[in-house]
Amino acid sequence: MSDRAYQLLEEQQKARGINLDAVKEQLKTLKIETPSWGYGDSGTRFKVYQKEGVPRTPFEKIEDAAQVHRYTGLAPSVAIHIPWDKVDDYGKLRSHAESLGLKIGAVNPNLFQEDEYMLGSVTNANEKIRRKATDHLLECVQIAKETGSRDISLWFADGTNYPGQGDIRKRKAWMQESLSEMYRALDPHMRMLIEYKCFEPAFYHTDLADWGMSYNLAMKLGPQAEVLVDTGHHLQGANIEHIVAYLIDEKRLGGFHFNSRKYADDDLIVGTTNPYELFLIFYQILLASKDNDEAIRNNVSNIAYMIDQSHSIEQKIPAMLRSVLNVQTQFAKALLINHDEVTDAQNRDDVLGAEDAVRKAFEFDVTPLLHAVRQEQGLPLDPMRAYLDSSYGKDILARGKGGASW
Ligand code: PSV
Ligand code: MN
Ligand code: MN
Repeated sequence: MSDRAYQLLEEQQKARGINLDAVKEQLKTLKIETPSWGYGDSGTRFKVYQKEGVPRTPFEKIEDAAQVHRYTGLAPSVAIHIPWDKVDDYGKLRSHAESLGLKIGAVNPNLFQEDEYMLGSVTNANEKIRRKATDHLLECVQIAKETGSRDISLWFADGTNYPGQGDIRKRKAWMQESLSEMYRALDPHMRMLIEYKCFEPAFYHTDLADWGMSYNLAMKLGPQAEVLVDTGHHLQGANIEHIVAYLIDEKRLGGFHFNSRKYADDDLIVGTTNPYELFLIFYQILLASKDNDEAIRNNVSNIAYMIDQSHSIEQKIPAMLRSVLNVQTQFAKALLINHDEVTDAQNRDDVLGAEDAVRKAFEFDVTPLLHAVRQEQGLPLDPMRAYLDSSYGKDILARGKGGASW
């Protein structure tokens, strides 16, 4: 893409009141966390595919994540999942990440893979199992202190498959009891991000099934508890950008798990099936970032953007590169929305004009803009090509098959 293409875009945007210099500065602030589990082997409930070159240890997962940051400048932190990423010395894991220019991001407790949790973890009717689950949460708070992580992301597979299987209200109380104990262990700067999911693995009821349940729990716990929106965790047709706007307005949007879905919690590469949804999410965030209320602006500036994907048929590092680049593209497009134009149309009750003011930003080709930003940051203009041309993908084949899974 030539300088000429950028100049044309700049002129075009100037004419509609958008200053590309300011847009470029905002683009440079975008940070997207990638998940350690996205570099490991994964699959479906039918099969986990074993690929060659997959990291064998948490240390190697971080090395792979460093590649994504190296070529994009977008992904300076990695989320870890415990016990998938259990190590003897978390200080060592942290130093390893730092030596590669990365930070350890959110710590994700895992309360869904042990036999004892079949009927629930923090909501299990058996007190001993609830104690064990709460102890794991406390262990994760401790790990987060060692890794220097601010956030602990909480997702519970807890739920039931049949009416009558569990006492829904007792389970609700047990959940709150356990999370309250965890909350008390947090340092003042730390946050609990509470994820929800409409179904799966439980198919009748899930203890935290939607954003309202997570929000209610967060409100009861205190200001360090916020809601995590995983874009794959809603029923068909849910308006995620509405949920986003609502949570920001309540100052309780803690972060995202980005991924794409078509039918269920598909964990596909973000931006591949519904890029417009991603764009509209950023529209709400950017609109709120201009709010007069400082608390709302503050909530927006602390949103943790994280990917939550598992790559089973695709190559893992390129899949992660594609993901963060897709997020960057939609963020860039949303930065081209002229909010005054939208407001003017709203004030005139001009329904089509307002819709047009939003949609047309999505329709611009932002490639020259992204190239200009990458050039200014000393990054390759085409990060995917640069990675594929490097020897890294071939070198890691020496790891062989049988690496870490999920
Ligand atoms: C559950 O579906 C989820 O979205 C949670 O965030 C987990 O931690 C993650 O996927 C990995 O299984
Ligand atoms: Mn998730
Ligand atoms: Mn999920």
